[in-house]
Amino acid sequence: MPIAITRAVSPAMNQCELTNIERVAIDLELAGEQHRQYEQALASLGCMVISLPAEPDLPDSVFVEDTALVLDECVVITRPGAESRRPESESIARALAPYRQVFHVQAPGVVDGGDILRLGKAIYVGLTTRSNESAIRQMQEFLAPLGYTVKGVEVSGCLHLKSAVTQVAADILLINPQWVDKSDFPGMRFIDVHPEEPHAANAVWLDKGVIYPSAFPKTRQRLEAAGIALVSVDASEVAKAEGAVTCCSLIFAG
Ligand code: CIR
Repeated sequence: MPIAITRAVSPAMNQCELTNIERVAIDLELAGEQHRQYEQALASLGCMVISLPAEPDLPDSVFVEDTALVLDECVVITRPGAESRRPESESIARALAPYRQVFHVQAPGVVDGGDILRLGKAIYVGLTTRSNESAIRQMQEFLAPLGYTVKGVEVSGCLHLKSAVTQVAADILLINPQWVDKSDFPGMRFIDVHPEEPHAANAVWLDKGVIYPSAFPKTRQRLEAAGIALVSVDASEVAKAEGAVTCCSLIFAG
């Protein structure tokens, strides 16, 4: 059974980091309710959800994805690109330590989990404002002995690599081709987001289905036409914090 680690919405979420979007008030009560529905969606697709308590002083701490890369063989604890987010990693490292050997990215390396896309043994890291070559080199040192390749990918126009591309089936990527180049992902097929829905490329892929935001009906039609089973969630409040659905969990084989 896959394990999904989540963390409750911080009461400080309105002080979140923002890079590409304007600040709009987040409804904390609604954000909490949507987060519980997201956890239910994970459970409905077979995950055992481990929900960590909220961190009152860490506005972005609901976005647990950014703090770690969990592989079958080990965990890499990231060093998030935004300084305000670095204290988020410690409690995640503690939560993951019982399951895997743990490596830590060190300064001057920075990397957010939202910049890390794993396709089998190939790990792609978005070269964004949050992630750099030093972190990529460190990840290569940790992971090459385990058979992984780690490669930087140019991204423009969005916060993270996984704002631009995520996996929705074994051989299919959902992609915004304006933000990342398809040629970086050889051997994969692609579904493009609808041009009117640039933020629609972020989806959570699990064996039993895909968790997908309700805000993107035109891209949803494209996914359904490809036979992909979707569980819809309203992620309007995390979107105001420049987050999406992958950001709110760390999913790994238990
Ligand atoms: C940040 O700027 O770090 C947060 N406000 C949003 C992080 C979203 N995380 C993700 O896409 N993995």
